[in-house]
Amino acid sequence: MESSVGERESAVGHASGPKRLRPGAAALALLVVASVVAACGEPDTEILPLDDARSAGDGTVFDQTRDAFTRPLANLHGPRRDDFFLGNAVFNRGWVTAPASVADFDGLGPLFNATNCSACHFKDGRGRPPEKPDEKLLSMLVRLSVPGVSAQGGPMPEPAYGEQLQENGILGVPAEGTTRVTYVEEAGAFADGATYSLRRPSYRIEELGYGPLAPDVMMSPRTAPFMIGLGLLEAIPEETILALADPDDRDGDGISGRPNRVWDVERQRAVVGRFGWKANQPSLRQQNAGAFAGDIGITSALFPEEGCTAVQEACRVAPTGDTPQLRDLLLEQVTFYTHTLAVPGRRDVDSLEVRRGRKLFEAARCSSCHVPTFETGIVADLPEVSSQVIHPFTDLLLHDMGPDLADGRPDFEASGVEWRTAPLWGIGLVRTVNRHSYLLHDGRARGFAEAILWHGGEAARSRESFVAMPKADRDALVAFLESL
Ligand code: HEC
Ligand code: HEC
Ligand SMILES: [Ca+2]
Ligand SMILES: [Ca+2]
Ligand SMILES: [Ca+2]
Repeated sequence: MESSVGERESAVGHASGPKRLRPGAAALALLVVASVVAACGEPDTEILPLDDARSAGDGTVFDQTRDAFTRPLANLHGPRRDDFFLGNAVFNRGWVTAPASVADFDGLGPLFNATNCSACHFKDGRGRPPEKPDEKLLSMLVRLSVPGVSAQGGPMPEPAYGEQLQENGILGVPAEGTTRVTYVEEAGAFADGATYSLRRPSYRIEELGYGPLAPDVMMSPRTAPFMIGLGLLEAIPEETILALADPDDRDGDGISGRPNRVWDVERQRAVVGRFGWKANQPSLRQQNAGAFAGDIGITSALFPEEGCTAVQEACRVAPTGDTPQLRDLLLEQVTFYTHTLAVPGRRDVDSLEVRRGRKLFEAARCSSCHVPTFETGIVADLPEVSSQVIHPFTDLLLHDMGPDLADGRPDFEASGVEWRTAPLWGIGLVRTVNRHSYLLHDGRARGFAEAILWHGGEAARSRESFVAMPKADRDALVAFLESL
């Protein structure tokens, strides 16, 4: 049959139509390689190349503990492992107000969301929304803008508050505000009569520090994504991503992914975006420098300016420490770290239920967007992520996900209804690592079923397939997601 896992699996979601699933039917047995049947004695189960537990190729780590997301790539050796741990220390390090005795780590704020990266990406995992009405946003943030396009083609900052709401300030600098989330429960039912409830969020910003927000302000609340496998995602060749795009839906399958194009500060031109919930950052280096500037208030060679707006007087005169505050070496170390965090291997790939769920995932066309398999290209200086067969379950493209998930806030070429397909590798371990099950960009979904039920737009047919499934099939699909 097929020689390359990558070719076969990439083709599955795009070229072939939905597969009819009749587990146990003789038809499926035809697909099974005879020797495999003999070996495992399961004649009714098709063995797909994707029953591959090695999500990150040679870099896969087999760890299902609370530290599952914190490991270096398994193929990272010798002094390069030491470099990983240097970057890890910068990622965990708390920044303090300038001037401080440790000048390497001062310059916090004046406005900031958190004092260290790992506050939001706890154990290199995921953030979550507040669990009580009076709890502050601890591991998520709100992006802001007003209609219009910046000189670089990006969002137009809100005049008084900029592009992000910083909910903390150093001594003497008022915080920008506090985000409050409330939810309304909405009931629904599966085709078999079983009921569910989805909670629809609404956001309000209170205790505004610098006057009212512009009346036409647009807000995009986002949780911190997990940090696993990001170097491998950056190593997917641009041509491969572009080849998956189908902006005008020429093949008529209702799915029309397209790349975001975002400003690359160092290259001074627009390039394909890959990181962030709207693929709004072009590279890990820029994403990381952007996080230092926006989330912690730490300037760097890429972003040398403190993020104070014209009306934020106390912010503009506050002590800042060295300029830039982040030495190039530290940015390099943390960027090496984000390039070399591993992905945990899959669990239970041989379970019959998981395999059935895997086929339902194909049948419901989840894999049209959550593309299972890629082969990475060659990256200079990063042999560990080069030429690897990986299973990230994303196409890194933007999709219209319908009005219910829309934030209404464009981000470079991403419209207010578009989001980047979320990578699903490792997602079954979020509960173990972060002790919660909140999913989607703003954490509104409480588990896998709700996440699927919120899918709309280009994914409406996938959602309908899920709603139509009997309970046993829904459970199998979720069991498959748990195994990732
Ligand atoms: C206040 C919480 C918060 C802090 C602190 C924070 N992040 Fe993030 N991080 C986020 C959010 C939210 C996103 C998604 C951003 C978006 O969609 O625009 C993100 C995205 C990322 C991504 C891209 C992940 C992906 O899957 O696309 C990387 C890499 C990253 N952050 C690194 C860092 C680093 C390095 C630091 C420390 C300098 C840091 N972050 C600090 C909240 C945070
Ligand atoms: C049209 C493309 C598309 C299809 C088809 C699709 N998804 Fe998604 N999926 C997305 C996007 C985009 C997101 C991120 C949406 C957001 O956060 O608002 C997402 C998010 C998710 C999440 C949450 C991930 C996270 O990190 O929070 C899960 C789980 C998921 N999808 C599973 C599925 C399953 C199962 C199916 C099939 C029943 C499916 N998806 C079909 C595009 C798609
Ligand atoms: Ca600063
Ligand atoms: Ca701000
Ligand atoms: Ca299409």
